Amino acid sequence: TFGWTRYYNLAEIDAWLDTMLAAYPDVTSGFVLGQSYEGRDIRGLLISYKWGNPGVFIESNIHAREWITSATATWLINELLTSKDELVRELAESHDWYIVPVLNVDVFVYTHETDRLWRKTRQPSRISDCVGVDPNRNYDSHWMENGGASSNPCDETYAGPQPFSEPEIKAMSDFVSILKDKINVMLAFHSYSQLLLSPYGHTAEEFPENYADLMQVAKAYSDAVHQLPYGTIYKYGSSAGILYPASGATNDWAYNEQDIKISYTIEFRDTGNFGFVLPAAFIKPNAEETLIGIMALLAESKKLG
Ligand code: 0X9
Ligand code: ZN
Ligand code: ZN
Repeated sequence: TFGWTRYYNLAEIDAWLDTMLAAYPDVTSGFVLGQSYEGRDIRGLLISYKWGNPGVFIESNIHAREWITSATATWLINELLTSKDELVRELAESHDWYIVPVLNVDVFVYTHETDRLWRKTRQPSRISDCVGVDPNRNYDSHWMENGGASSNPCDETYAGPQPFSEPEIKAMSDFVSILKDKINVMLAFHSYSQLLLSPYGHTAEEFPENYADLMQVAKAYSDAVHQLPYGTIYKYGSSAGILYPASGATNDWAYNEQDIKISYTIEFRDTGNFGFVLPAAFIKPNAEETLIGIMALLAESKKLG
């Protein structure tokens, strides 16, 4: 049976999504964002106890090698549907959850079968023998504006020949554009570094108009995580401010182009000891931290009104 003591491949995650859809038909619906370059369905799960609740969108495994992200996303789905904890129930039932556990499906398979550490997509280039685009530089928002995104197909941060050149990112864009009025919060799951990153990614000189709010909400997440017995520390700030400049990323696009004003990239465990190859023993601690962090984040953003 499905658990969170090892990492699962795409077929196993898909089968588990089907069992959850079958077990909770009244409050779940499956959706398909679109098809990947290699033709796979990009699947998501909507959890809604009361249609029209504030929407939370979770994008996970845009970077396929960051396996902890889908392990955490599936754990969250499980908690939202099965937890008996009163606070978790309140959280689950007062939001509409759009969760895409594996966005970069082709490369998720590729990292399981061929190259554990592949970062980009697998779509070939027309101008180079180097394969793939950094999907988290491919959104049409300040695309290719700064040094954090590359025009060289051989670079790990290649932004692509044009915005939305990658079918997976185009599919996200089409889906979210239609739903944006129902989505209040965008969370893009990544690893690693233990960071909560707000817009902007394209400049460290300017900040969003609600930056103070974004930091207040980020602090609530970080404080909640720190209170758990693990004592894990999450730093927070703007992407360009505390990490590095990077344009065309999910949370910046959601903020700038879709008007989703609570929008973060979350970099999970660890701080570099294991890095992308985080042992499965850390799935549960990381997932517990994420759940308590999101609970605090949503409670704090509610206070903003
Ligand atoms: O570089 C990235 O895409 C993210 N880090 S990762 O190690 N997971 O690749 C960070 C992106 C943060 N920047 C923006 N959101 N602009
Ligand atoms: Zn610009
Ligand atoms: Zn990443």
